[in-house]
Amino acid sequence: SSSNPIDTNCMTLTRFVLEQQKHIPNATGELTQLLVSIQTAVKAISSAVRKAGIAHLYGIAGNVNVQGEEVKKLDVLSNELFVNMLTSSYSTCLLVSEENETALEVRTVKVCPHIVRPAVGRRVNLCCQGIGSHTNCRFFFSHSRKQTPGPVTPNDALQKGNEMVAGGYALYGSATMVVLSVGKGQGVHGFMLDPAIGEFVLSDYNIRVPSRGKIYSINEGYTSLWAPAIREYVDSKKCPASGKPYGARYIGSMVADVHRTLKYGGIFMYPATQDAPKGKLRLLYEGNPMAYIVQEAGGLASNGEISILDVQPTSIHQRSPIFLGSKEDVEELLAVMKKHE
Ligand code: AHM
Repeated sequence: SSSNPIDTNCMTLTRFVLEQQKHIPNATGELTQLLVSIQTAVKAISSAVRKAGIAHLYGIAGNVNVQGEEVKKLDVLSNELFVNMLTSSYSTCLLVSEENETALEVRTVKVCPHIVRPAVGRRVNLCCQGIGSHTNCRFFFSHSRKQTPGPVTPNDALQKGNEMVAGGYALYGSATMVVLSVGKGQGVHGFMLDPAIGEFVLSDYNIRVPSRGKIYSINEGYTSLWAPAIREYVDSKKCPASGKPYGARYIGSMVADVHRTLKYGGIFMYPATQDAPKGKLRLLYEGNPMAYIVQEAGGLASNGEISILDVQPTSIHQRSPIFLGSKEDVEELLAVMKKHE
């Protein structure tokens, strides 16, 4: 009852996924097993993020990741957690992470027809803002099944987003959240970590992206480096011929910007720029999981030409321009881009 502070029948993430998988013929339970490992890693990172200052996790680890960027201590820790949890989950045969130049092959003990292959990427942003600090750590995952028989090879990671069987992200904000979809037609659902019981509890059932929003999200500092089509589109949002201008929001953390776009609608853009002709964001572990979630929630995700999920990857760390969000907003941008071709 509502007077009882303990919910004796709460819908946890694991219970929810088990119930969804019940209806899938030949479900092996491997995905559930994989998600349990992911949840453990997310809980451990959440705990590290919350006491990052005390644990002296801020600062530079002293080495450089494969993208040539400085790796922060929290990145190292999260990467290790994910690698350890996933390699010991018995449901993973290959791992792709931003911190590892090559795909990590995992020795599996059992031979199963469907070996689960997650592509994992996560990054941590730490920035002190005035008094206090703002910690923002994120994790994306996409996962698909091994398609070919025989031993796993790094090429097994190079599958289109459309081959994914699950995708999602974790957000470490005022609360820790996991948003995920476990298959086409299964919807997108949000779960909040309840620290009292250490479980992710269903908080946002069946998230749908509004068909049009009122917000555009792009790093406007790079305006001089954009293609004319992007300039024209953003100008039309700021100074519309009629109606109210759009609002601007840009956090600079993809999970946070996409999460807002998912819930409130609008458009998130990371275009090609003069100095980065493929943009900045990575296709396998930034573009694909977010595109998967946004499209499953009724929105669109494009590289400017085709759906992100239709792009055939050729290398594990490849980058791609990304435009995603409300269907009508993305369509409007694509029409402007087409006109400029
Ligand atoms: P990172 O790998 O250095 O963390 O970069 C990824 C992040 C995304 O989360 C975010 O959307 C983007 O970089 C912001 O980039 P910019 O500062 O160029 O706008």
